[in-house]
Amino acid sequence: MLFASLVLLTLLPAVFGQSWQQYLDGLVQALNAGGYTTLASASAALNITSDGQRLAQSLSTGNWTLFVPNNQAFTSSPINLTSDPTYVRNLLSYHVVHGNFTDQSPPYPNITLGRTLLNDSSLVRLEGNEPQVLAWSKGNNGIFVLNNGTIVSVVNKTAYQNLQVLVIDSVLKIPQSLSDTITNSTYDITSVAGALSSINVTADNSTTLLNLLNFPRGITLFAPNNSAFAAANCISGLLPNNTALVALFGNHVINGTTVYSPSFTNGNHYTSASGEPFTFKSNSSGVYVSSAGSNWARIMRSDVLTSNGVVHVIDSVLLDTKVNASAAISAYQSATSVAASMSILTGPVGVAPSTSAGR
Ligand SMILES: *[C@@H]1O[C@H](CO)[C@@H](O)[C@H](O)[C@H]1NC(C)=O
Ligand SMILES: *[C@@H]1O[C@H](CO)[C@@H](O)[C@H](O)[C@H]1NC(C)=O
Ligand SMILES: *[C@@H]1O[C@H](CO)[C@@H](O)[C@H](O)[C@H]1NC(C)=O
Ligand SMILES: *[C@@H]1O[C@H](CO)[C@@H](O)[C@H](O)[C@H]1NC(C)=O
Ligand SMILES: *[C@@H]1O[C@H](CO)[C@@H](O)[C@H](O)[C@H]1NC(C)=O
Ligand SMILES: *[C@@H]1O[C@H](CO)[C@@H](O)[C@H](O)[C@H]1NC(C)=O
Ligand SMILES: *[C@@H]1O[C@H](CO)[C@@H](O)[C@H](O)[C@H]1NC(C)=O
Ligand SMILES: *[C@@H]1O[C@H](CO)[C@@H](O)[C@H](O)[C@H]1NC(C)=O
Ligand SMILES: *[C@@H]1O[C@H](CO)[C@@H](O)[C@H](O)[C@H]1NC(C)=O
Ligand SMILES: *[C@@H]1O[C@H](CO)[C@@H](O)[C@H](O)[C@H]1NC(C)=O
Ligand SMILES: *[C@@H]1O[C@H](CO)[C@@H](O)[C@H](O)[C@H]1NC(C)=O
Ligand SMILES: CC(=O)N[C@H]1CO[C@H](CO)[C@@H](O)[C@@H]1O
Repeated sequence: MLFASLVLLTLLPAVFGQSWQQYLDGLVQALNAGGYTTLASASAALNITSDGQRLAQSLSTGNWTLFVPNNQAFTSSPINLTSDPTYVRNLLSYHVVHGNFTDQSPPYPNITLGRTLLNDSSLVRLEGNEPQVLAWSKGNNGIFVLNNGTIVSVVNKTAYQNLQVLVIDSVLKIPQSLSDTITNSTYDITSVAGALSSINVTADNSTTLLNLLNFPRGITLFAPNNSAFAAANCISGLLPNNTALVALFGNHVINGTTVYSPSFTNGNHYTSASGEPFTFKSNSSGVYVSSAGSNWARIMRSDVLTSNGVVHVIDSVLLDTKVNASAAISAYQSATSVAASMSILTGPVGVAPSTSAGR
């Protein structure tokens, strides 16, 4: 087992009354001592801007998990850590997760999501102004982070005062807009991206369905993969009929709510942007979604993060062109009112604190 022994950089509890500057100095020293000198100098630079100072201040109290890219990670990443203090602060913010997720009982879901400190409105547009999340999982070789279609491995584990420190072998990438994410080839969903960008939703043809998905704060898209898309010959049948296509793809979207995989359970009820109810089931072969009793589509890859929500890749088109406009509007309105009262979680996103999360 790679992490048989938990190595502590310091066993001292947070010293009562220490200033955040002392805290940051200590953190920078500890990172240097561990050999994580590139992140150490980026962290030291937090000292020079007020936003950076606020970040250091936030870290100094509460429970946090810090993902620390090692020096090799920075060598293979084209990031210039001295060019733009705002960018560096945002990048570091995305490496900090609110809460201690290590060795908790009951165990967290296979894919666990936690809120980071990244909330810069130029990079994150989630409902309730929530900060961006990070998604990770546990495999045979330990913990890995699901990031931009690649797997980032946790290669060491340690602690600094109140920080659980997980050392990683790549610098984490901040999620991009939904349209940029699905347009790139990593996720095998370029066909649906192409279709969404060819469907006009305004009379003057100025806005496509793809543009529309970038607008809401909070969006969930079930995106059929390329082979699902090729197999769904119904789409070519619908092609000249914009109304039917908007209805069909609306039944692949939750408007105003970002739903991550831990919430795919029978007990959760979500309404599509076309006003139809989603249902979920899971069995030994995977987790499935359907729209108002349409065919079941298997979720092939969940939790592809975007700046305003999340995309889940599915293996079939959900064959439902029904529309319930009033249900769609009321779902969006209730999403908006829920968002207004959201608070920031210090535990796994989408897991009710009182229920057993192991699965
Ligand atoms: C931050 O600035 C203060 C005051 O200039 C200095 O004492 C401290 O060592 C600096 N901390 C870091 C981590 O650079
Ligand atoms: C893990 O961290 C400890 C302490 O910082 C260090 O002694 C050890 O060499 C590290 N292991 C790896 C695989 O980097
Ligand atoms: C940190 O976690 C511990 C153990 O889970 C808990 O008792 C404590 O209240 C947490 N501290 C804060 C500030 O959340
Ligand atoms: C990084 O940015 C700084 C400031 O813009 C510049 O002086 C420096 O040459 C850059 N470093 C690299 C390796 O590009
Ligand atoms: C856990 O999630 C990973 C990453 O998506 C996946 O490869 C693995 O099959 C999942 N394991 C279980 C038991 O669901
Ligand atoms: C994410 O991955 C894709 C495909 O590998 C790449 O084109 C894109 O630049 C990456 N995004 C970021 C922010 O690096
Ligand atoms: C995180 O929680 C685990 C399990 O309770 C505990 O062993 C560890 O010390 C905690 N880490 C920090 C930094 O508090
Ligand atoms: C919108 O696109 C359709 C299909 O190409 C075309 O028939 C229609 O004239 C366009 N409308 C405007 C206002 O350009
Ligand atoms: C959408 O509008 C563009 C620009 O007017 C037009 O070329 C295209 O044919 C329209 N798409 C559909 C499916 O009507
Ligand atoms: C979401 O709902 C709002 C309000 O009803 C609507 O204006 C918007 O077009 C919807 N977006 C999508 C992607 O369905
Ligand atoms: C387009 O689709 C809608 C909704 O499915 C349907 O009511 C309408 O008759 C279709 N129009 C054409 C011209 O086929
Ligand atoms: C829309 C988008 O983000 N496209 C990117 C896809 O990936 C290529 C290769 O990395 C980039 O050059 C594009 O900008």
